Amino acid sequence: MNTPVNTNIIKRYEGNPILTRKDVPYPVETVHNAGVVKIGERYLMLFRAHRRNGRSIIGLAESSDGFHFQVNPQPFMTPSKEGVFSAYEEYGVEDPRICEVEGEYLITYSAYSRYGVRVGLARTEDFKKVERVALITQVDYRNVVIFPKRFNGYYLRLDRPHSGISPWSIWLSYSPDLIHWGNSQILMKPLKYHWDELKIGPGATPFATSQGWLHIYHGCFQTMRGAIYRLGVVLHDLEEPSRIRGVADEWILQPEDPWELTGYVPNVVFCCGAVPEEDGTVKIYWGGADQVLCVGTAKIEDLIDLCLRRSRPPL
Ligand code: BMA
Repeated sequence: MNTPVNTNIIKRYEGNPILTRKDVPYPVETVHNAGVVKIGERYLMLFRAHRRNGRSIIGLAESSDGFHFQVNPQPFMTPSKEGVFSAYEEYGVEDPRICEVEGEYLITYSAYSRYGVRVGLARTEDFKKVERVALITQVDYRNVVIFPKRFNGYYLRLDRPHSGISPWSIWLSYSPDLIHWGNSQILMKPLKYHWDELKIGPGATPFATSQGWLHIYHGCFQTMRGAIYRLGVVLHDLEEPSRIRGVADEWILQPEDPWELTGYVPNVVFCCGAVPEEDGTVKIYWGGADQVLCVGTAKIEDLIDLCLRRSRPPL
């Protein structure tokens, strides 16, 4: 007999929101979209925060249990004043994702300027010093997540070019050196009259499971009251991530708590980080209404099940 699919996938942490601007020891108006990584028993978080001029910076917070975070006294990344980066980060740095690969931590972030939005890559070994590496896309790109492993010598990333003639979709690109990216191909498109029909974009850094790489992404639906941002999940083949094993037809999280329904931008849950645990669960972090930071826990098996047993076509 077939076991029923669990559709109540994400259990919200009862202490949400876990971080707000009140927890930050320097002036910010919001704390949201955060990349998180676990190093030994420490959780390191990079979050986006708006300053009162409406532009964003990236802060650092640390935790020993993944729920209670302490924010560092100083911001981690502010718009660069040096070299090529200064021209392209003038309007702010946003939505960091962290990827651990071969002993270092890669940080991808959106760099905003008068020329548009593109994606920057930085690296750190210790979350004390951070080094800008390169701007790794043209303009009109956001949401780059790098796989934490090389495939036949190549780095792989999911990215999201903007297009006027097709709904914004998730693509895959390859690089031999993290700087030059190409051989791009489309993997997933929004589905017509579906919760993600307006646009989709990469969310958390993918993590490996016995069944493949799980990737939590965001999808957007336009309503008469503006857009609603929700989260979905997709399973990629372990050896060949360009092969999608299944995209869950249903969302796994939508704005429901008061701090997700109203805030800086209403009706938003937006994910940039997830931490798989040894007990078979994963902690999923999301920004609520672009104002506060929340966390929930899901069973990895339930996410896989949803991708494989209640799927929709990726394209
Ligand atoms: C996207 C990005 C995210 C934000 C979301 C909802 O376009 O700007 O940083 O969380 O919109 O406002």
